[in-house]
Amino acid sequence: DPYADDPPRHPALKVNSQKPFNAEPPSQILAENYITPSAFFFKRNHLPVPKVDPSTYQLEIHGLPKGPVSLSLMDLKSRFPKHTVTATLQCAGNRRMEMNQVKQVKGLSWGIAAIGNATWAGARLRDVLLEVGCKPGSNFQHVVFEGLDRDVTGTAYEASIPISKAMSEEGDVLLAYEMNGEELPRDHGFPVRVVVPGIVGARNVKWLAKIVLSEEESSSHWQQNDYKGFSPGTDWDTVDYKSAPAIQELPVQSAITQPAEGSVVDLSQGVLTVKGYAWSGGGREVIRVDVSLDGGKTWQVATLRGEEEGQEAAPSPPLGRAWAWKLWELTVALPAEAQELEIICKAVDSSYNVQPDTMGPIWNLRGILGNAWHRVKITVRK
Ligand code: MTE
Ligand code: MO
Repeated sequence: DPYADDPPRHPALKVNSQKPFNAEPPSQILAENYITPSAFFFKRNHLPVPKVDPSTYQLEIHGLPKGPVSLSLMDLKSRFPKHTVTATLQCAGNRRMEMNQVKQVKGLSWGIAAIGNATWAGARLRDVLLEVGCKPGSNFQHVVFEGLDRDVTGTAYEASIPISKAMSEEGDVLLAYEMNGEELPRDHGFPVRVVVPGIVGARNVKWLAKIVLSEEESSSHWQQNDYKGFSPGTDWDTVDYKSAPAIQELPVQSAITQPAEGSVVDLSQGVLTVKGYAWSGGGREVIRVDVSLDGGKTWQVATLRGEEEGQEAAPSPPLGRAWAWKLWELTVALPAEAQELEIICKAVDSSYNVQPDTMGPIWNLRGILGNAWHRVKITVRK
């Protein structure tokens, strides 16, 4: 069993697939912690978790004018400043379950919790590439990351990002060796993973083995034949993976984590608190979350909560570098009589991008990029 060496996991996780291990936390916990505890952070593995000896670990960098370079974990920790970034990581398949309800899609049935917000620390990829002789403005267009996890044929997980993101002073791309102040847990890429803030989870390669500077994008399955968006009219007979670009920045997203679907509340409690998360890709800051209790007829603006515990207004990150989510909350008076309520949330980002109202028009065969208004039905009773 290639999975026999996988690490232990928290029993509260909702398991989507055991081998490879894919799981998300109960969604209510997301809005209870600005920083998602590592044990509850969603785990998305395509392959068995590799067991890496940190004392012999070497990161290879290929495609440099002067030939390949190899760095140990100690090199990464001692030769480069430690940089800390709080960034949200979201799987492209987050909320696939809702898209699947429109029409069947192929993929793991994620709820709304294939997303988490963590504090990552490590060497900046930019610092490492500059030191090993990668010059800004050289021919390379892409930085390819290869993992240590391999399938039965020996193919490793691999993905790439544009060189502009990798080398940008404002890109904050990390070769991370810490998550939430501790060494990376095995499920999250021990001893080193790439953290590409604002970019789809799939490019944040775990158990990083090799970096290749390249004129081409990664040729891997995950870059070329997966993690691309298509029209609702495209099916498995007509799909041409070459016709769409690989996903990098994700669209604006939000979801309700409280109350839970189907909950029953007592009219006598008078008020109801609605909570959730909101985030956008590419460093675009969420500037507003609207909440409706009547299926979208009327709206109220939620309070956004940033990093500072108990602080009402979130502190604004530098423009274009809003990597972390905003938690939001709204307490509203319950309607005067008992009834069913449809609660909806939708977020707006700093480019005034909004979420579509339903999943139908953004449906795609892989069930990715699902960012429609999130809806939760509850019952108010006498
Ligand atoms: N890196 C490797 N080496 N192998 C993988 O299977 N999965 C990717 C990415 N990096 C993956 C990987 C995907 S699709 C996602 S969404 C994120 O890791 C999930 O990161 P997490 O498990 O730390 O939440
Ligand atoms: Mo993913």
